Amino acid sequence: MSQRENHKTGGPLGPTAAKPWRGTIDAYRELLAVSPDTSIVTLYEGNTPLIPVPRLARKLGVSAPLYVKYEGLNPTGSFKDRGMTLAVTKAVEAGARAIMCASTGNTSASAAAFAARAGIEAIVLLPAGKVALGKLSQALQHGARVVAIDGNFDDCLNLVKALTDKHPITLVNSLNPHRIEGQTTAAYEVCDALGDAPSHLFIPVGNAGNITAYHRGFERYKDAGRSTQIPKMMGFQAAGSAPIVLGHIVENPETLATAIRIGNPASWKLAEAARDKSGGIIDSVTDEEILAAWHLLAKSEGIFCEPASAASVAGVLKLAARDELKDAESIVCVLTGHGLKDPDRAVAEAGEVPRSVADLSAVESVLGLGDKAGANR
Ligand code: AN7
Repeated sequence: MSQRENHKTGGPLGPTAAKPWRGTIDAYRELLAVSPDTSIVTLYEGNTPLIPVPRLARKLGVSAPLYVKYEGLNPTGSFKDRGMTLAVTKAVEAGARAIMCASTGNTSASAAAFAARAGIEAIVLLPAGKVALGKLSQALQHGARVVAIDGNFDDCLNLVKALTDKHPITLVNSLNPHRIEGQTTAAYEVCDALGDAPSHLFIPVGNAGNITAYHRGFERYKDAGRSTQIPKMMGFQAAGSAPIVLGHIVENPETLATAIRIGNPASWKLAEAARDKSGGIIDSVTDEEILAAWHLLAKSEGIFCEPASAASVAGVLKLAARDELKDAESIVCVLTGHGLKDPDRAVAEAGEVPRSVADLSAVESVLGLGDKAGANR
């Protein structure tokens, strides 16, 4: 069966020998307004797993089937690759020689990788000292020109807007409409994996492009007859960076979830529309709630995401505790980025690193195994 026929029957999808996976544009070309002549810039992104997490569901007190969409398994370790493949494909098609973005880290990593793949230049503006190490290492390793800005993400984005207005450089933040279009593919994959859309989608909100993209994707899939419902869009901002929840710009956003440390989201109004049309909410979770969810995922399910991603699970935790998810039929949490993006945080949260020892009895002593020489275990 071809992939296309498979979509129509709503059956589970996956790469087959007849139709191997060649990235998100190839998989969903008919929904993305890409001409047959377009030369696609792809790192074979997408096709990420939708993983059932029953032990986590029990711990959260959720009775509906609970899944995580593990976007950390994209080529650069975050969902940004879905938008970047389309944005860079279109930029190259239009003759661009350079792209530029502001970023809390993941967009810059993705832009750097796709620019390298396309053989063009990437320039990234990052808030100085506020980008997780893994993300910075990616931008540098892929050869992007990195400029640290004394300011936050919002300041970086304002500079990028001014610079790309003035110079022949293509902006690849989500103000570029191809970014959000490309990110709709995650919603298609969720529907293909489940056979329909879930009743609830929990998602972290930073610059608010991804919640917008998922909603648009779910709407388009339903309109195409490939799914029957639109999930309630359940967005979660970090409490210290929650402009949409508060209803005003946050001048000095703070959160340890640096990916969503954003005080003036570009897609603010679009995200509110997605929330309202779907009957969902945009709420906040504290850094403590984010860390609790992050540990639960890692320790009860073996899934390592970056802290910002755990805001989605923290949202489930918060609502389940208030008994507000009784009507849920199926819940998907989007895990937007990989845990290895921010290794420093995991090491810091683990507390003291064990002291180094050399001999057997010392290791036993560190592990509290006692002195049971010769005992059968
Ligand atoms: C892991 O990289 O804004 O609400 O500059 O990296 O679509 O912005 C990252 C955002 C959630 C929020 N999770 O998504 C950037 C950037 C992770 C992220 C978000 C981001 P949007």
